[in-house]
Amino acid sequence: MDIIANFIDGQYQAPLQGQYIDNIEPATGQVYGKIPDSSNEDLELAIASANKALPAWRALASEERADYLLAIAHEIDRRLEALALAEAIDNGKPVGLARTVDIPRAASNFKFFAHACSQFSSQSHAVAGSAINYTLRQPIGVVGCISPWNLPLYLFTWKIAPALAAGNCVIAKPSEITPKTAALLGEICQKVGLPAGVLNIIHGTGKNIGQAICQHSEIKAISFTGGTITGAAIAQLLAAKFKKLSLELGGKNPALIFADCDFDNTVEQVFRASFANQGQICLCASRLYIERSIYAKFKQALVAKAKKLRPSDPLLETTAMGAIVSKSHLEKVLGYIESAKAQGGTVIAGGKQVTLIGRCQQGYFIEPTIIENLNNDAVCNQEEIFGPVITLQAFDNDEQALTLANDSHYGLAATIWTNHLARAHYLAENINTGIVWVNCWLLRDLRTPFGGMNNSGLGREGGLEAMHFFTESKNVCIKY
Ligand code: TXE
Repeated sequence: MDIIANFIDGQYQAPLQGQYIDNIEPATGQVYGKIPDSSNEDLELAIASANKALPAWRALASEERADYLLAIAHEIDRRLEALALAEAIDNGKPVGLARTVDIPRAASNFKFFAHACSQFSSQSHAVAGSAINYTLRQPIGVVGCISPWNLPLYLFTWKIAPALAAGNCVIAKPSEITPKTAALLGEICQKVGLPAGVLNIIHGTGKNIGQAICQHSEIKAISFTGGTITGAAIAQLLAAKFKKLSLELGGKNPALIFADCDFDNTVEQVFRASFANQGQICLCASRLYIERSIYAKFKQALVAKAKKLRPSDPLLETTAMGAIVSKSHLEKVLGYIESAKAQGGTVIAGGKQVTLIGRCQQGYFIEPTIIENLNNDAVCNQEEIFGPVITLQAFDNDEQALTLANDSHYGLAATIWTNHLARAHYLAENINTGIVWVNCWLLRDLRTPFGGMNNSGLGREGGLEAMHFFTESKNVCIKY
């Protein structure tokens, strides 16, 4: 049984009230570990430690902070295999995906913000001959980072790295569904000698310790990634507390596929955008709009690929599609497929749970699923399913494609597949999403603003956006 502990004050510590939650392996449906169901007492220990560490950490020269972040990055690289295996077991994603995407990106997060902090500067504004203004960007203090289960270490470190780089101390809570690699980050912090209390990793449920972190008066900012409903609850809770809040929430991302696209490459890329990580990425394409003249041919190509992609044991090197993260999420996704049928949709590929043989017999697996003949206002076109389920619709012209794409309460990421330059720029300008990819998907430059609008969240992460979120700006004006 894999028993996880909190990482507080530079040490692993059991939850003070001795309460634990089962940790279930998605591929087998079996309990394989226990994680702390932490309480306020655990949180108070972490906050006391963070407050004690803060003066020295914020006073550290930026290149010294950068050295710690680079050391963590190199240690993550060194532990690639162990972290990738842990991630695949905990989340159910293919071990090859964890090894090539999740874990390398966690290292990149620390590398990127190590460089960001050593280059971080601010502005001055001179009033000719009489005064000079300069802007200080100072660390906020102790901040909270709360992350989800779909890209566990990738998103956990995406928040922690800039928070530390900006000179804050962190109370970080991973999802209780995928705690393992976050727990292992504590060992890495010990190995590199990160001062005790700078990063505290505390485990437990959202409604208990997650909410306690958000509410605590000594935690001055919250960076959250998760569901829209949860984000709304947190925003409501914090409204009167005037805490800085960053919310990266769900998506219902349109893909606009035009007849002049590079057909074979677009099929490959759109299929990957639809089903990578079992469709459990907030950036995944889930609403495919296809120009009518190529609809039948494109649909046929996607269906053929979907029929070949079989879910299998995430720990096999050959696996390209793993398990759904939990039993409740499996049931949620299957429920959406049933609602599609009830609303007149036609399942043209997949649509069922898959039962594997051997060790994964009790695991949570769903076929890659493609549905057509649904109106744009159907539940499966309006709500985030967050699983291996996409819908297809045809369009006849650019304006119709844009209208369909913008008919959504979400606004995170869109992809546009065309070689028509003017069309690409016009649609990118007018589509209501925070991120637009043209002839590509998930091509990421960490300097760029990351996030969405409407139900997809509030604020942006990445590059200077993240450094500004995790600092307070102060203008100083000196008259002479
Ligand atoms: O998210 P939750 P879940 C979407 C996706 C998914 C849905 C729910 O549609 O089906 O969200 O997923 C903590 N105060 N996304 O259950 O519940 C919780 O412990 C403070 C999109 O994972 O939002 C976990 O650490 N914290 C998303 C984290 O919040 C709370 C990725 C996320 O949990 C809390 C994942 C509370 N009241 C899911 N309630 C994306 N944008 O990538 C929960 N938590």
